[in-house]
Amino acid sequence: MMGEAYQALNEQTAVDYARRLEGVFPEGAVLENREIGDGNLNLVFHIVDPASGRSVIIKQALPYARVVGESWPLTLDRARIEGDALQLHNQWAPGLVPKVFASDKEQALTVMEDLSDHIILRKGMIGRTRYPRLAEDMAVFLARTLFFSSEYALTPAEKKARVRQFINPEMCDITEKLVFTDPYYDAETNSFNPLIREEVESIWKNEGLKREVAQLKESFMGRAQALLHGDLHTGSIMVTAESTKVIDPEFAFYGPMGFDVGALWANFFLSYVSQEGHPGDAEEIRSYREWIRETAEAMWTGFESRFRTLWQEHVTDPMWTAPGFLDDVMHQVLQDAAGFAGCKMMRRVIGLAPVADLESIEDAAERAKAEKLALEVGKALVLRRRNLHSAEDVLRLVCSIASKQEVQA
Ligand code: SR1
Ligand code: MG
Repeated sequence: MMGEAYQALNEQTAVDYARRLEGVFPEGAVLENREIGDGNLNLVFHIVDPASGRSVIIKQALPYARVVGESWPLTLDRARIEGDALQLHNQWAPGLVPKVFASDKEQALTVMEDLSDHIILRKGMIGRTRYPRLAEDMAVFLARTLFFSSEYALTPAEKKARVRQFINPEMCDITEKLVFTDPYYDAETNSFNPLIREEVESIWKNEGLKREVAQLKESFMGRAQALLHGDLHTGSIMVTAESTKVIDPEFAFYGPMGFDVGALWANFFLSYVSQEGHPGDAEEIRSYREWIRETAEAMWTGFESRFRTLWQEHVTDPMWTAPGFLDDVMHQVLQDAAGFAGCKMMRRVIGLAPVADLESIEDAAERAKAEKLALEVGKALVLRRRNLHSAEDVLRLVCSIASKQEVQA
C-alpha cells in the first residue's frame, strides 16, 4: 500500500502494512492487531508480535471526524502536521514524546513507539493516581517546545518558514468553533446536561463574557508566537510513575503560547471540580485536590524558570533583551493561559466532545454540581485574568471557587 492511493486500514490491512515495514518485525512474524482508538478523530492500531515481543502503534487519519461520522469531512493533512510536529518535539524535548519509526503521507499515517505500558493521564487522574514526574516533565516540554519554535530562538526567516509549514486551517477551524464560538450561543453542535440549562443560558446572555472570549479568540487566530501542540488536554498525555509522553499533535499550528499552558490547566481544573462526583471519602478527595493544585502550580513555576533560562542562554536580538521585556512576555503568557483555560473548561461542559472526568459521573444531579463549578471557574478565569499575576493567584482563584469560597481577584 506504500505509494498507493489513500485507503483507510482495517485490522487485516494494518497487519499487512506492518509486515512490510523495514526492520520492525522479524520475517514471517505472526502479528496480532487490535484497533484501540478511543479519541474523536482517528484509527489507532496496536500491532504486536508475541514471539519477539516487538510492537508498534499505527495511527491513521480518517477523511472525516470519527466522533461525528462522514458528514464531517476532515483534512488528511493533519497526519503530515502530526508527523512533522512529532519530529520537532523529539528534537526539542527528547524522551517526552513517542519515537516515530515511519510516516506515510499518502496513507495519512504515522508508525510510532508502542506506549501501552503507559496510561492516558485523564484515566489515571480519574483513578486518583499521583504522577510525581508530571509537573516537571510538562514544564520542560512546554518551555522547550514553545521557546525553540518562537521568534526568540529562530531567525525571522526560519520562524516564517515554520509558520508556513504548520498552516493548519481545518484543525484550527474546529478549535475556533468548538472552543471559542459554539459554547456561547445555542449552536447545533452543543450538548449539555439538561440540569444546567439555566447556567448555560446565562452564559449565552453574558455579553461581557463574550467580549472577553472574542479577545481570546482573536489572539488564538492571529498571534503566531510559537508552534503549539494545539490540543494539550490530559487525553493527549500518557504517563507512568517514571515517564511522561505527549502524543497527538495533529492540531499543531503557530499560535499564542498561553494556549498550550491553558489547555493543560483547564484539564487539571476539570479533574479538580469533578472530584466530589467520584467515589471516595472527604480526606481522599481533599488530598487528591491538593495534589492537583500543587501540580498545576509547579508546572507553571517550572515552565517559567526554564523558559527564562533558555532566554538567557539563546536570545540574541537586541530588542528582545530590553530590560523588562521578558517579564512582559511571561506575564502575558500567564494571563493568556488563564483565559484560554477558562474557555477550554466551558467548552467541555457546553459543547461537542465532553471529557470523561465529568461524563463518568453517572448521577446527573451530581454531574450537574461539578459542571456548574466548571462553568463558574471557567467564567472567572476569563473575566478576572488581568488581575492574576502569578500561578499562585490562578490557583487561589480556581480552588476557592471550586471549594465554593468566593475570593476577590
Ligand atoms: C471533532 S473533534 C473534537 C475535539 O477532539 C479533539 O481532541 C479536540 O479537542 C477537538 O476539539
Ligand atoms: Mg487528540
